[in-house]
Amino acid sequence: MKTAFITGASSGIGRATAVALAKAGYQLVVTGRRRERLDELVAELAPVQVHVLTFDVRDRAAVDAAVAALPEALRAPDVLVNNAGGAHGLNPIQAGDPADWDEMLDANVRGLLNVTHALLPGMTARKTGFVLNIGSIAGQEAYANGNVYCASKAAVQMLTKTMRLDLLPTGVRVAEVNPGAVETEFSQVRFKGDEARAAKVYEGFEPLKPEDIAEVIVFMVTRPPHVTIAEVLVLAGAQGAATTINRK
Ligand code: NDP
Ligand code: 8X3
Repeated sequence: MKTAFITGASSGIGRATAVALAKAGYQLVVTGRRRERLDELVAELAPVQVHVLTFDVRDRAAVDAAVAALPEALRAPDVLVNNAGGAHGLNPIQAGDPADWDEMLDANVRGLLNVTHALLPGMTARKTGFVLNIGSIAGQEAYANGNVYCASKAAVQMLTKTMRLDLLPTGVRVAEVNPGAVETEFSQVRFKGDEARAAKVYEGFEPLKPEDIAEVIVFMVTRPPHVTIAEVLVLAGAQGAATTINRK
């Protein structure tokens, strides 16, 4: 049975991807900091085999210890979905909070590297596998006040491209999905629990659902070995660019 390792599966895109990959016949390793959310997911997916790991992706020692404690087969997943992360704050750079900057760079960039570093030995030894990184429209274009979040996702894009080159001889394929506006907990996190402000982001148009992104991910990772869909940009139907949205 094939195995998928999904970071940030306690919410949003990661959770929907876990559900979709389970439906596609994968056994799962799911990660996040909120154990109770992951336990709920396990209950929902029963009898699918789901292994829960609770760690902060920013904590390299915790990532390494959690992966080292996995049964060997799960340490070499067929699919790694590097999804954990998000945005913190939406301010001009001159009004930015360095603590927010650290959090974004540490989770979105260093966190992705921490998890990838822990799993690549198993994946490269098998000479097959798929690393799917979640970037963003924010990594492709600049928008006002996006500064460090945009930079973190631009870093994900360049890491995806360079990882694909480095891993070419190993048989591990690397690709990226860049979502536009998906209604998840993303904006609640960005606006630090301000639900009214978060809801406004998705007002007046139909945003993407996490399931829309999950469907694309499942399609990409289930292509045969001679096919790599390297990058996919998925926008909401009413969205022309990151902040150009046709609101009614
Ligand atoms: P959610 O906030 O709903 O989910 C984020 C997930 O990441 C949660 O499961 C959270 O788990 C996990 N996570 C965040 N920080 C950490 C951390 N430091 N350590 C471990 N886990 C962490 O948002 P989305 O589903 O929208 O976001 C998923 C990815 O998609 C992110 O990388 C985001 O940047 C990207 N994205 C989102 C878009 C959107 O419009 N929603 C558009 C483009 C990209 P927990 O809190 O339990 O640790
Ligand atoms: C999330 C999408 O446009 O809010 O990455 O940055 S956006």
